[in-house]
Amino acid sequence: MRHPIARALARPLILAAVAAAIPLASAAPVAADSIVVGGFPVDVSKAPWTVALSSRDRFGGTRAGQFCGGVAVAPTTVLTAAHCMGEDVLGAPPEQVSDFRVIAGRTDLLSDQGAEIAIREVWVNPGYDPQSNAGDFAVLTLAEPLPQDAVIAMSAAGDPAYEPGTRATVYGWGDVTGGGDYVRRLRAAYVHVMSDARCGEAYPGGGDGTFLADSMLCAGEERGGRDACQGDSGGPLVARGKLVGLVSWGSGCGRAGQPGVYTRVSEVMRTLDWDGRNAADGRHGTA
Ligand code: 4AZ
Repeated sequence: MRHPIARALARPLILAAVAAAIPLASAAPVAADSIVVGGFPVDVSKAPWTVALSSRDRFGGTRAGQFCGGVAVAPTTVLTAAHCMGEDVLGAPPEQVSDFRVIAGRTDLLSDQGAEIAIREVWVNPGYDPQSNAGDFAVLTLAEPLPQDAVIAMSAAGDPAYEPGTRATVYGWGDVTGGGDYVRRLRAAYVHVMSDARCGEAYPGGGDGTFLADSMLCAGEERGGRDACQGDSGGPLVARGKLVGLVSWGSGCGRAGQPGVYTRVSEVMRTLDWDGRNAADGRHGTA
C-alpha cells in the first residue's frame, strides 16, 4: 500500500524504530550487502548536488537526523519532495523545526565532512496533492550558498533524457531493503526511465496509487531489484547528466512490475517558471 499519507506517517515511526534498535542493525548483513535497493556505495564528490535533509531534534542523532534527500539546482536552491515537509513527517510546520538543516558534501552522515546549512525559506508547491501525490516538490532556500560546482542542471520538457529506456541514476541514504535498513553512507542505483504507458499499467489507480504522466515519471527495472526506497524521498534521479526526477513514491521497493515513481522535473521547471537564466542565483517564479 503506497498511499502518500500512510507513507508519510510510517516514515518517522520507522526511523524511530531504527534508532532504538542500533545493536540489531548489524544483524542483517545479507540485506545490507544486497543492495538505495540494488545500489552501490558512491562518494558524494561524484554527485555533489545530492544533499541530506536533517533534524536531529525530530529524528535523533544516530544518522545525523537524516530523513529525506534533496538536490541543489542553484547555490542557494535545493529541491526536495513536498511530502517530506508534511507536518505528519516533521511534527510541525517546517519553519518551526529549529534545527532543520541541509547537509551537503558529506558521504558518511556521521562524519564531519562538508557543511550543515540552515534553511532560510521553505516553499511547498501549492499544487501538491497529498491524495494523488501529484506535484510532489518543495523549494528550500539556503542561508548560505553552496559552491556553483555543487549544483545540477534540470532537464527541460522534450529533453532526450526523458525517453523510455534512458539509463538513470538515483542517489540516497534511504532504506536498502524495504525493511527499514537505513544506511550511513550515500548510495546510488542504476535504473531505466520507463514509458508512461508502462507506468500507467503498473499504477492504474486503487490501492497501489495512480500514475499521472503530467507530473510524474517512472524508473526502475522490469525484473525489479533496483529502486529508491523510504528515506530517499526528495533525492535526485539523474539522466544524461541532468536532473529528471525527485524520489516520490512507489509500491514497496525494488519489486518487479512496481517501478519507483518520481516527480517529473520538467513540470517543476514549468511551475517555477525556471528557464536557465535564473539558475545561477536561484531566482525563480516564486521569489
Ligand atoms: C517512500 O516511502 C518511498 N520504491 C520512496 C520511494 C519508493 C517507495 C517509497 C520507490 O518514501
